[in-house]
Amino acid sequence: MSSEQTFIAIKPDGVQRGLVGPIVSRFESRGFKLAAIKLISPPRELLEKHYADLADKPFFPGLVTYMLSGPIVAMVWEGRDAVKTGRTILGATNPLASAPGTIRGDYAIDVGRNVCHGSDSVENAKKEIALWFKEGEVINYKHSQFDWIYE
Ligand code: YYY
Ligand code: MG
Repeated sequence: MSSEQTFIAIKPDGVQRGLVGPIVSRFESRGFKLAAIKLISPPRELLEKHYADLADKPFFPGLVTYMLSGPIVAMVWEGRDAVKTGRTILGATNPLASAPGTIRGDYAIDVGRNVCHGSDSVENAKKEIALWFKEGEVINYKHSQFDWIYE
């Protein structure tokens, strides 16, 4: 339940569909602090590392092709329980099983076009942040809203 960082990405469909603003806004308005953000066209090797746990799955080649199909917005969001709450904000992996009010539940239909990524554990968040961001790209600062969000 402590303050932690999570890696959130807006996938190529989210960028192309003009969903960067709405997705960023959901994390901002919930009270999380933006610690890093960039638009990136990652090399195949980065995506294969990012999804290494899924390399044996039948959908893996299609997943990598989809992730290479356009730029991605890579972000780090910080706050209390950010990893688990970030996943809740995203919704279930399969958008048709995602509740309305979640990003996937509001903006997606197909599992292979589910608009966004979020780390699934604190350990994986650390690995993903280190994979996607260089030293100095994740910024440490005091959020001016802090005392209005946390008691
Ligand atoms: O963490 P999350 O993105 O919710 O799901 P994962 O099980 O890690 O799968 C990563 C990614 O793979 C998912 O967001 C869509 C895609 N995928 C798929 O295309 N088909 C599946 N049956 C399962 C996952
Ligand atoms: Mg995952």
